[in-house]
This record gives sequence, C-alpha cells and structure tokens, in this order.
Amino acid sequence: MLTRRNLLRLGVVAGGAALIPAAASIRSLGVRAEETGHVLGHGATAGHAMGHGSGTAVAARLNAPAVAPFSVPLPLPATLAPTSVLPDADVYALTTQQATAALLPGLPAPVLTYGGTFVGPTIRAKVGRKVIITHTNALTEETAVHLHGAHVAAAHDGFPTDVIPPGQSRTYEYPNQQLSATLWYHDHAHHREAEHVYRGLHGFYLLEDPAERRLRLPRGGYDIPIMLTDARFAEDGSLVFVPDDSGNRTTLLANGRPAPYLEVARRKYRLRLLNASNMRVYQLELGQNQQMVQIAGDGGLLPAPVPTTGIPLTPGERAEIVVDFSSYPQGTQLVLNDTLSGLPVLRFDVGQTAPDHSAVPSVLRPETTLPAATNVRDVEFAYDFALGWFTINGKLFDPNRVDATIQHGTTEIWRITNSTVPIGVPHNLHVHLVQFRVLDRDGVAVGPAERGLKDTVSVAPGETVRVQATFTGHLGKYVFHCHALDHSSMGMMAVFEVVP
Ligand SMILES: [Cu+2]
Repeated sequence: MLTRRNLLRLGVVAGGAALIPAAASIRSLGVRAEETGHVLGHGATAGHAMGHGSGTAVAARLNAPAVAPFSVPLPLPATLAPTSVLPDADVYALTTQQATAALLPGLPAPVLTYGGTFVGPTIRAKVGRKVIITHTNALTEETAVHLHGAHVAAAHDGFPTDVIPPGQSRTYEYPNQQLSATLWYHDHAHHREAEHVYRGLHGFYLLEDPAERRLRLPRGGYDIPIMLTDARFAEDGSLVFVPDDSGNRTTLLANGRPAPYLEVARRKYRLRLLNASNMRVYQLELGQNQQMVQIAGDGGLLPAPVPTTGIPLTPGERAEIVVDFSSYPQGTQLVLNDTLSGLPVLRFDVGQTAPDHSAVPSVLRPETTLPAATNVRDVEFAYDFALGWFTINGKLFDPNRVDATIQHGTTEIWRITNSTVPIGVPHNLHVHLVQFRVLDRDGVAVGPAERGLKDTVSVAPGETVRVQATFTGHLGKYVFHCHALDHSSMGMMAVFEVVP
C-alpha cells in the first residue's frame, strides 16, 4: 500500500539521487522539487510523458555524457534456444541476474537482465504449441514474470504478489492458444516492477502462426523487433532511477542503445515496435512524413494494412509496420523520430537492393464479430489529492481486495474515463488475460489502426474510451492497471476475478 510515509520516502529517494556532480544536482533540484511537489499534488501538465516535468533536457544533459546520435548499430536481441523440445512444448530456462552493459558507448554499468542482456533474449513461440519456461531469480529481491498480452492461467500470469523469492525458481506455462501477436515479458513484482523494467527486465515473445506464412509478410532477417525505452544516465553511464522522474529520462534507447543506426537493404521490412518505456508516450514519424504501413497492433494483425505517417505508442503498446526501403535510393538515411520530444529514435541507412518476395496483402486478419456484452463496467482514473496519487475507481491497489468480479464466459464493455483533468495526465489501461476490441473514444468509433485486438489502450485527460472483451478460458485473479509503470507500481492498479 502507498502511504503518506511512502510518499515522503519518495522525497528521500529523490535526494538520495544526488550521487551526480554538484552542478548537475543544483540544476536538477528544481526539477526534482517540482516532481516531488507533483507527487504531493501540485503538479504541472504533462507533455509527452505520462508523468509531468517538462523542459528538463538541460538537467539531463548535465547528468549524462552526450552521445552523438547514430554512432552505434542497433543490436538485435538473440533468440533463446530451448533446453528441450517435447512433442507439444518447448522448454526454456532463464536467469534473472545483474549484468554489465554499455548502454552508452564505452561506459559499461550495472543493469538487470533476463539471461545477461539489457533486452532479454527473444522467445519465439508457435500458436498451439506450449512454452514452459523456468525463471530463476538470482537477484537479491523478489521478481514476478508477466507475459504481456498472453492468455494464461492465473497462476502463470505473474500476479504482483505471486513472486519468485531471491535464489528460487518458478516455472511458467504459456499455452499459446491465442492469435499470433508480438508479446513481451517483463517484471511485475509488487512495487518493484517500475524500477525492474526500467533497469532491464524486459524481452520480446513473438507468437507466430505458421498458417500466416501464406500472407508473405517480410520475415527472417527482414522481421525486426525494436524495443523503445528511455533512460536517465549518471556520468558513469549507470541508469538513474527516481520514481515518476519521466521528465529527466531524456535519452531514447532502441534495443538498449541511444539513437542507433540500422543498415537495411532496398526492400520491405517488418518492424515490430514496442514501447517498453515506463512513462514515455511516442509519436513516431519516419523521415519527413514518409509513409509507413501499419499491419498489426498489440493483439496482432489488423483487419487491413493502414498507410500512415504517424504511429502513437503509449507504454506497453506495440505497433508493427512495413516499410519499403526500395522506394529510396541507396545511401539514403531515414530517421525514425519521436515528434513529441523532438528526439531521434533510430536511423535506417539504405544499402543495396535485395531480392524481395514479400507482400502486404489487402486483407490481413478478418475482424471477428464480438459476442453481445451483458455487463457494462466503469473504470475511472482519478487523482486523489489526500493520497497524493492516481487511483482506479477511487482506490489504490490492494492485492487482497477484488475490485471486479466477472462471471466466466461473460462479455463486458468497460467504460474507461480519465478524470485527472485538473492535473491533465494521460494514462492508459492494460487488462491482463484478455485481448479486447476498442469500440470508441468519446462516442466516436476508433480509426483503422485501433481496429485490431488490443490489450493496452490510451485514455487522454477528460476522455472516455469504451473497450469490449470476453472473459473466458481461465478462472482466478488478475490485475488491470495503468501501464505507466511508475503509476501502477505505486498503486494505480486493481484486481478482477473470473469466477465460475
Ligand atoms: Cu497512469
């Protein structure tokens, strides 16, 4: 539970971050005072992040050494090899451990990892084929592993208090009885997930459907997962974590490197973009309004490809795009920018032509009809001035309280309202267990890019978004929460229970 004492502790934490040089702390103090002040309820309006604290780039630059953009290549996370292959399942093992990584070139520093790398190894799963993975916790604090977007039994979902104690292991089973999608795994331990994920406990889980090969979307080396995070660095290249410090996390990382470059051939690529940042909202633009084709969202393929020049991405969301680099002459350098921060994310360096038998068909995944909803539930995001924090339906998270009881098999419409208008902070909602359909925003049907299945949906200040989901397949307790992890880890989370 978040208490006033814990809130005060935030101030201590902020003060404790003064390991940075004096000049930097003086420049940062104002920022931190403002941040702490916001926590106590006197905050300013949010810009691009789901916190607040704008105009802090100067302070951040004083903390971390400047890195010239496009000076390092985009690393691709390794694919995790199974430890054994059973007739109906692939078996894996991963150790959660401290490791050293040079997120900034030449400045190796401690990070938290799944298996030793800041972006954990990619797990490649097949629809209908089980994954059994044993996570060993070699850290000195509790962990819990959640597979974001997955339809799994409650005992395997990484409920925040269902933890792996230090030195112990836990085996999670993922049935993969759901449609193909770009999922990701990350820490979800009670109160610890924000810092854990920020420091590196995240990785891709690509659930693929062999039947979708016939679509001929780019694959193999032309199918690239790209994890977007942001960070604040100390002078020695180590990550600085201060809760709700989004305004100071001004270095954008793609697969754990600051504004890297990727050499691409002149052909089509499938790019799987994941916003794994705790708080940052992106609006991605390629070059000067160059065209991208969005083919998938959180829950996999869209009904049809959507040509676009801008991809919005709130924390936890995924967007898959196809970019045809054959439209550009060899030698072209195309920058993927975040237009909200004005910062570069990644540069594509267009090289030689390569054979391309891939396609983007006009129909990707036919929309299924939704069962009729039999219940409407309200989810309200608010700011509680007495508590000094964001709440869901007026309450902070209590793992022992059930906030919503849902009959198994029921289809519900959730009406999500962001009432944090006086503070004006955007939030989003991530619901475990299900993939939902977004119906409308303030009564207006959503656009084609949001027409696929989703598990995370943005809700702007003052906005009401309706989503519809069927709660079937598993019983038990799951969480729903804002995916701004600094918010959820300090209480912006609730419990639903699916009952027979
Ligand atoms: Cu939030």
